[in-house]
Amino acid sequence: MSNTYYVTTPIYYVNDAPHIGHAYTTLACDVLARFKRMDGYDVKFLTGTDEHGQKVEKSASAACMEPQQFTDNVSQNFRDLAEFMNFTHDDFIRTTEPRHKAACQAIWKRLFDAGDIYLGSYEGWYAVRDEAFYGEGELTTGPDGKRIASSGAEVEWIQEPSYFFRLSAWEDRLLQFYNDNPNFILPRTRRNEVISFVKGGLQDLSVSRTTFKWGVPVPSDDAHIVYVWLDALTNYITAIGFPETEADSFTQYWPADLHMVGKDILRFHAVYWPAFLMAAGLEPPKRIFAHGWWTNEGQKISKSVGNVIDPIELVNKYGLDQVRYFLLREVPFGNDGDFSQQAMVNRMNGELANDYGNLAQRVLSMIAKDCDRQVPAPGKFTVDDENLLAQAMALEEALRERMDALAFHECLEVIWRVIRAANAYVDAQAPWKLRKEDPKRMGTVLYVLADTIRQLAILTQPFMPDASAKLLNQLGVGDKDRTISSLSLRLIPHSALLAPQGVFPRFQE
Ligand code: ME8
Repeated sequence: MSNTYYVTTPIYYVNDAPHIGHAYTTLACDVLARFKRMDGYDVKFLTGTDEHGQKVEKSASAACMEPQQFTDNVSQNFRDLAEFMNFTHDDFIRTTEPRHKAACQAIWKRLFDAGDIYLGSYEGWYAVRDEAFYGEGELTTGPDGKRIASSGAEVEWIQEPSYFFRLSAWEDRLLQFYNDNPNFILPRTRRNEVISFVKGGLQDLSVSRTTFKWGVPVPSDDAHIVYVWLDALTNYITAIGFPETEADSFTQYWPADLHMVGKDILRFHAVYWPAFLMAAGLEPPKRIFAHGWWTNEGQKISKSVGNVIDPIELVNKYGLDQVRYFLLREVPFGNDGDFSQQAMVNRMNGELANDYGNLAQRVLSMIAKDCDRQVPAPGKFTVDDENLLAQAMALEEALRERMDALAFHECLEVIWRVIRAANAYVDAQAPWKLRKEDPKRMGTVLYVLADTIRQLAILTQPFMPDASAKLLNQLGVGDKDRTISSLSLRLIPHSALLAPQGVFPRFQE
């Protein structure tokens, strides 16, 4: 059986600059992809940009640019951000690429040939911001009389010829699918929301537009362009070679293991996408996880409020690994979370500098000073030594389970329990006192600590790749010994270490 893991981020709209929310989703996928790779999986990690549709066309025109030139520029900003954040995606897809146009037209043909698409005309509400159709029951009236969708987006009335997807025919099969696959939609509360939505009745979905041009033409009727959500969702199969469904890249990676999304776009992924796929004779993905929403110092993040958090500024201020750590530690993954400078500084100084940084720094400095900068040779382990080593060894299973549940905050919590136990062990064993009294015992204590730090540094790599690599370099751990299967190897006594160097600076206000 092949050991593959296919994880995707949403493809981001290129109507605007990337912000912290986009960085957050891709970061979560990056951590997961890094963990799975280090655990021996053949990982495919996909991200990219969603470049068609009315919203992008309007933004291009507001910037007085041709849509293609506009999307080239903004898409590049997303690519640059991914590099800046040290993301390890294997592919970056753009929906304006020829491979995607071909895939998009191919899925359309499959749906059409299966009898799931028919021509009609649409009359109803549409929110350009969400690129979504809304029913009357989902709207409220704003103070200025404007009609507002449940998402907060303004809607407009549209009336145009349109092809429809027979979504209403998929209601029972979708409910059956959710029932047969209880972990398809996570977290559980979101699953319940989706099920009630589907049980409330599904209407056929308009899947083409005629009043603008920026998109993939409908095969055999180019007066229509494919609805941007059908176009966008298809990216997940384009990237693995669709329509070549017999090719290895497709058979190995489909169905995807995980589509990671924000809660705002769950309906598209958990209702429309599996229906499109089943109608096209393809399997739905294995899991959709909808994470929560970030606010900034208690306020909704929005351009009009002027409180958009630029991930680049944040990283320049606090450091990349610090930001990566904070985003996944601060909020239980799945819940909404609030960004505050104070919380960032507290975690950076408390958990990174004081707990983890200090543990590594004091142990490695003692080894440098008192053991000739060589891994000390341990004597017989005491119960306390065995206890600490056993706690570190137990992390492998604890993390595997929590990564599979996408409980990133819990992964970090369990790692920190061991960091704190190691600090308590340093205080209790007081190796600095043993130097004269019992140097052999000092060597054992420092060995136990150094090996614990090695294991911790291996396991923090997905979250904080740079800092963890620096620690592993200082410990003389070779590149091939940094995987989950190398956790059980021990440091080799008398091997030389590098000069100790702090890796988690304190933030000075
Ligand atoms: O919806 N907090 O693209 P998009 C957390 N193109 N996450 C946030 C966030 C916030 N405040 N703001 C944005 C689209 N996100 C479509 C997707 S997929 C086939 C097509 C993240 O640029 C979150 O992941 O509006 C959300 O789902 C995504 O950005 C929306 O990105």
